[in-house]
Amino acid sequence: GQIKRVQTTPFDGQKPGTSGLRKKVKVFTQPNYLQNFVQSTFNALPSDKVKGARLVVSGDGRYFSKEAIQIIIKMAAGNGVKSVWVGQNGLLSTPAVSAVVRERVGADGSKASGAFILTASHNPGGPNEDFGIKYNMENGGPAPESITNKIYENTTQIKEYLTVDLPEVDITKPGVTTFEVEGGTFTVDVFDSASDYVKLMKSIFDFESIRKLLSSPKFTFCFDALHGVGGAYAKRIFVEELGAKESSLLNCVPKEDFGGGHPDPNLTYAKELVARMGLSKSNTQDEPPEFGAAADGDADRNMILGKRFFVTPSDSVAIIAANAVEAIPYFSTGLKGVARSMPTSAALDVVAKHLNLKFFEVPTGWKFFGNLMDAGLCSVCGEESFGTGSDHIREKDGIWAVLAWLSIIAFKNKDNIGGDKLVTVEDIVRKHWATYGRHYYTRYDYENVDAGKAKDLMASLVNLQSSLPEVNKIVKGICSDVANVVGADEFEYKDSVDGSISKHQGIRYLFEDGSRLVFRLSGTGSEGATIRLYIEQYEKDPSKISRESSEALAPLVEVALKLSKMQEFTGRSAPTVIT
Ligand code: VG1
Ligand code: CO
Repeated sequence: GQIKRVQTTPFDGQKPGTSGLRKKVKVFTQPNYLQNFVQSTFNALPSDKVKGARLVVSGDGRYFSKEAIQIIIKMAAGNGVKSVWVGQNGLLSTPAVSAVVRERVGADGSKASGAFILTASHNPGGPNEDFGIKYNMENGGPAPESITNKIYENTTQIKEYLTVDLPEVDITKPGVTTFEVEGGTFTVDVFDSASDYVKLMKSIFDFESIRKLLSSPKFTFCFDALHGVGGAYAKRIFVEELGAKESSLLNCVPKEDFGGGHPDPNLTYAKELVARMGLSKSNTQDEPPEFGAAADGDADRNMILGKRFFVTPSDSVAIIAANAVEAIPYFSTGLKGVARSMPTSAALDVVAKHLNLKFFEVPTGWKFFGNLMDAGLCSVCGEESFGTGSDHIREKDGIWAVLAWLSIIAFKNKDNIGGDKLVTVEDIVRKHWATYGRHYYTRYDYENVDAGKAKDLMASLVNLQSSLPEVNKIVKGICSDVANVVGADEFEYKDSVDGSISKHQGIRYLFEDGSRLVFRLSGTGSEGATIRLYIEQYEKDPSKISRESSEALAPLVEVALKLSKMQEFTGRSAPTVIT
């Protein structure tokens, strides 16, 4: 085939957010919309990462993925890429893409230099819902801001894109297809979506000890993929490798529209799992499983549940960090350091202090952890938004988190696996609180708020920060028994590895007793603005660590809502989702 130059003109708003470009499918399917973004990405990369290079292209399988993959294959050929790797049926979870980029070696001995991941993560899919695309670099992690800014700049000036008229490639079956492009060869290699990832997991965890746990009659297990791509891995890993029953898998057939659901693993959207685990009011019939977990559309997020018990993601990463060295072979020589995103609770900080570990606080979004990991400074990290992971790849990893928890449960029961009563998820969490104190935590999301109003709310909160005495006067007027506000700022981050600075990463109000209020605007929505309010309170007193979270946090919630004039600005009397 011949390389074709196609004329095009820029679209507004092709700015990658926290994790790539996410828009309604209707926006993405406009002629040249996807092409402009892909060409702008090629133009933003060093030319040796494109010409003669190998790329991975796959995603969570959402609606429009199949068409998008064919478009990107042709454009890759047009831009001089030598070969493209595609997961069977275009399916690869975000963590699996990261693993493939880092680990998979081609017949010629070379690896991939980057990847297009087609996903809008936990956002719904289907003709009227969301599509998304992001680029990951050679280290398997999301492109840094220096690249995403360049991509955006390119989208505002684009005049043409390069492509080749190739026949459609059959991506339903593994195999290599070779094309001739201007005298050279261009290959598309379709491969099994799970094998590289499964191999990596087996090198990290002690599968034998997890298998023993799963075979114990006292231990019951349940995993919900919410019809996301996680289903493609769950069967292979939990059932085939670890011996879990088929019936322990829920919604594990990947679907283009996630079965009409919202593939977000939290207490609101993972309804079926939440009911099975005995956490919804409606369900009382069967005895719930001992352990339950869910993943999001692209399987990088996870939710961990015990029987009638919810583990907050902030606690989850802290508990994994506290137990990793003993329970997970990959970490047996020690942790290099730990990190969390700013709005994530300080539960991890306390563990880091106790264990004398390096600790980092970064802005929201996984790309900030990658530099720390590449520099050998961080082994385990997490976000409050149901993201947990480690330096085995450069993305958060839902199935890894489930395996980490199973490893910890197996370890805690290693001398007791045949006993009457196993140490449960709840036991592990309560013991953790007793040792380290408890961080009560909740997040309120106000979705699809008028963008102007959301900006005004944030501006008013920044304004207030100029006078702490004034803030304290207002706070005491709302509720007299919260602690004093001793600091207020906008979070700013200086990357300790490359020195880059990220500003305006969230508005913080810090209280004398360690409590925090954080306000941020989401960078992953596709419509309007989403305001996120994060509320946290630290409790060291063992007699006060067993309260209902909503009750413990009620005074701070009231302060947050009134201080920000949430209802006045947004017209909303309640959040869209509480996690
Ligand atoms: C949200 C979360 C953030 C996460 C990001 C991508 O971003 O808050 O912690 O890293 O989603 O996760 P924002 O900007 O909307 O708050 V995923 O699973 O959507 O790739
Ligand atoms: Co995701």
